[in-house]
Amino acid sequence: MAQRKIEKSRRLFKRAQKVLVGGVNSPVRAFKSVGGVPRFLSRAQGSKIWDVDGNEYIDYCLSWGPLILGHARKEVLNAAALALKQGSTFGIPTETEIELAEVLKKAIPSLERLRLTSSGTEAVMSALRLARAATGRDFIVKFTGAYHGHADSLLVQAGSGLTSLGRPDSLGVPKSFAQTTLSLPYNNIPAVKEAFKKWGGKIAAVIVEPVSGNMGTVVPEKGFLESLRDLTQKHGALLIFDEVITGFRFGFCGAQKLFGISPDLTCLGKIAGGGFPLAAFGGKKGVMNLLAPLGPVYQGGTLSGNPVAARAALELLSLLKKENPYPDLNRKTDELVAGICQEARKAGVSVQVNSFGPMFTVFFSQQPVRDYSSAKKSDAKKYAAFFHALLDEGVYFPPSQFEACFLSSAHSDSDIRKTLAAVGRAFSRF
Ligand code: KE4
Repeated sequence: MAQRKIEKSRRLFKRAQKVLVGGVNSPVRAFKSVGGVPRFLSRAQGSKIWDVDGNEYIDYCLSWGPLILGHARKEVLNAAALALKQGSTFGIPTETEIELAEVLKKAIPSLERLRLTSSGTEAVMSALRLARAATGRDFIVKFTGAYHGHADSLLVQAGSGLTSLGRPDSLGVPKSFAQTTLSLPYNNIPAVKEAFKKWGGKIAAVIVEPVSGNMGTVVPEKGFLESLRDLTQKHGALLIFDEVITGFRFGFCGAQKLFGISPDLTCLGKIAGGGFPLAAFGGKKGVMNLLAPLGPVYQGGTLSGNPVAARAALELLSLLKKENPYPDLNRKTDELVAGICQEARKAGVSVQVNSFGPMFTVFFSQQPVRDYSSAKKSDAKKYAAFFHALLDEGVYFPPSQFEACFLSSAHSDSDIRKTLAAVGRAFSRF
């Protein structure tokens, strides 16, 4: 497959680097771990994106997860446009925010009370502050390779972004912050038990991605999440499910419903925000009511619950509930994953493909990937070559081995067939 023309992207990247740090507004977009020139986009529709040089791609990054109904779904855009006519932001309550909170609470009953924010980072940061206030403790347990946004105390062996840059910790995070965060191996209950044994009385909360997407897709092993629920209950710590990726990804619910676990707090974003700058956190009333204006925990935001974003999110969620695309999404993902494994076998390439519902990751590894240390053993150079080979074939995977691919209801069977043909040609270059 001939190299595609990318002159305009190249020029834009050069120009961008003169004013935006690294030429991007979020590190993982810079193609640092896969090399080459990041594509600059001009438009998107359904499962397709077009870069500024006019190249078309089938998109499996989907803006890192929110676009479960595909790009530019017209009903969602029209809802936002209509809301915009009434004004872009008021900083004064609107009915739309109540409606959205009611839909989220109905879909995820553990959300007895909620607060809307503008990003997942804000939602998680606020949930952690609440957990510390509710328990009077300082320590947070997270899992190595997980990413929960860029709040200081969580950039301790964070996954997405930092992992791809190969720097396990972020500079600028005070040592004291990192020392209140225990980063344990995912799927390792003995380590969690050990941490509680050692620090039990100091642990405010355990935060976990119920299905990890930020070390690549890593699925919880049987009993892992249940044990977290038991251990946090036993030691008086809170269990926080970071469902920014998994919320509404596997069903019109949280992943918590599939696993039958009720966390104390849940963070949402991406799909729940309709692909607009909107996220949320919520949970037990007794904990959430510690938040200002009712309680002593401060949290706020100029654009929190923005009425345009809230209206778009409501429209996306109502389409999602009405269309129930999940069975078809799962079928297509299963076909795609099985096809990728078949093409890899045919080409003699060792891959592990982890998948859960409509999310998956192709790891270039000979051993199963069940946590961050096994994910890191994947051959990132091979992933980079695979990524670029697919790019040349018109398929856009996430530009990092440590991210997840997502499907949308706009991905057609012909997209799947084309993708598998491209994957076969990509593997043949190995
Ligand atoms: P934002 O602040 O980016 O809206 O959300 C942070 C966040 C929180 N929790 C989870 C599980 C997340 O995956 C994220 C953000 N995800 C990354 C990609 N996996 C966003 C991409 C980026 O940083 O550009």
